[in-house]
Amino acid sequence: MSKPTVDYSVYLVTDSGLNHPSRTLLQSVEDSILGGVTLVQLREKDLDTPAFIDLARKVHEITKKHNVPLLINDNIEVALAIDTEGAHVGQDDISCTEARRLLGPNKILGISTGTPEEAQKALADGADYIGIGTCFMTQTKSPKRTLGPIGVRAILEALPKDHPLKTVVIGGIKRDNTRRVVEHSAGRNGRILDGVAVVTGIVSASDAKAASQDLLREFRTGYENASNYLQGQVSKEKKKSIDEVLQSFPQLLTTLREKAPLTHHISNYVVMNDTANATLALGGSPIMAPSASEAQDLSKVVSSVVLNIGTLTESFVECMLEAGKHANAQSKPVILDPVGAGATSLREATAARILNHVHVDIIKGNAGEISTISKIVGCDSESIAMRGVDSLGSGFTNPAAVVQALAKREKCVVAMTGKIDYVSDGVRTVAIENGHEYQGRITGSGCMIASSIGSFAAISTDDHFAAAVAGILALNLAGEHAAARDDVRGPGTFRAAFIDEIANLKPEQVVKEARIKAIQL
Ligand code: 3NM
Ligand code: MG
Repeated sequence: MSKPTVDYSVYLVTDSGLNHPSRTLLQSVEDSILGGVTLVQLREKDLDTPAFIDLARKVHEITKKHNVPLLINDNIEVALAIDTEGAHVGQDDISCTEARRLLGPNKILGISTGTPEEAQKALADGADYIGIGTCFMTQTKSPKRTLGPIGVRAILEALPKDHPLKTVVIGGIKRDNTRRVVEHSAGRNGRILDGVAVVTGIVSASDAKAASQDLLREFRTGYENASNYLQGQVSKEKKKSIDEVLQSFPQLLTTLREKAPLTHHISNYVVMNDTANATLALGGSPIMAPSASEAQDLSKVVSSVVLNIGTLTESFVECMLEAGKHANAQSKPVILDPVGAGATSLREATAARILNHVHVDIIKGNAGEISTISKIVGCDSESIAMRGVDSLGSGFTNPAAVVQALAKREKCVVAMTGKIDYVSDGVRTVAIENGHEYQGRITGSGCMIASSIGSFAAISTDDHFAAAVAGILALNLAGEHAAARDDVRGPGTFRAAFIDEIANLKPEQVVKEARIKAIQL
């Protein structure tokens, strides 16, 4: 018998201990296959071999009926006794080469890996697939550390693109994070995960069939999005040109003022009042709520979420993760302002944690923050190579290229503020030259821009690039108008005038005064 071809899309890994009390493990297996599970692993850590064989035989009858391969965890003896389609081993189990020797060439063999080195070794040792984990914290195991999609990506990038070795991710994979993990872990080498391996997300679900259907749909969507991004097919033709983006500003601002969209801000102690007032002045509605316990309820009523890491207590961080997660589940845009990322290792780690758990639609930061984010996500070489002193004062010799590379890499919009602001979605890149130096002399003007982008993102849901451009233009023009006022004599009076001028913005006037130019790279 030759080796079966395997669809790894949704890979059920069983656990009797976590199985939902309303049904037997056998029912969970059958229901999940009916929902779309394409591969099953029987993982029973507490059964002796005879009992394991007994259970495996029953499970195998079900999987055979539905033509889905069954793999046995760790115990090759069981796999051989039942003649299942293959086995899965962990790093601490029997070695991959030994397992292959026992199983022969025609069985499916997988191994758990947590580092690029382990993945490369698995490839050399003749594995058919690797389980990459642990991705997120999970109650099923107690991992020493989690990889997050960024760690998963590092492993995918360590593998040759065209080698037949397949990859699945494992650890805390659920309906709500599947798409994100698949999209975000896609490697620059063109490697995309071949599937998601799931324990609790299926066996503990009240409806295993529905849970499997959801996982399959989310996996396929994520896979398709990832391949589109990798092929650079983010359809240019569908996107508005820079001029169209500028011309759309009046309508965006008018709609924003009409609708007054509610934005959940997890902001910081220093600027919270100013970001709330700037949002109100613009026409939006701010809710400044730093408690994780209400994030889920809020996610149902808000239109966007701004995560500002300026105040870094554990409870703020928890709230940001919770709010981000629920916003993702409900497709509400998330804006990340990684305040001070790079200044301390806690800030850097927190930014990485958010990027690993939340799909961020727009990242807004200054040059230092964007440089740190680039480093976190592995855009390192690009940014470091470009760092240098330049006349723009951004710290980069080619800031537009840095912003564009990060946007491409993270599949999001990146806005870098400074004397000149740069915005890119990886395809379109612009420089905005508006603004006044007074904006740099009060605290929170950058945070206010993130809030303004948050309000516009709630309106411009299909084009976050346009939202970022609009958010920056609005506040920069208000800054120019405020600084020009006779009654503004310094930062203090500027601060008050700035809020006034945000409220006074005339949509058409902003278009006339905008100094924005497209950058071809
Ligand atoms: N292996 P859940 S994590 C079985 O990291 C297993 O290799 C892991 O369970 C690894 O889907 C894990 O409930 C448990 O989070 C996954
Ligand atoms: Mg494992």
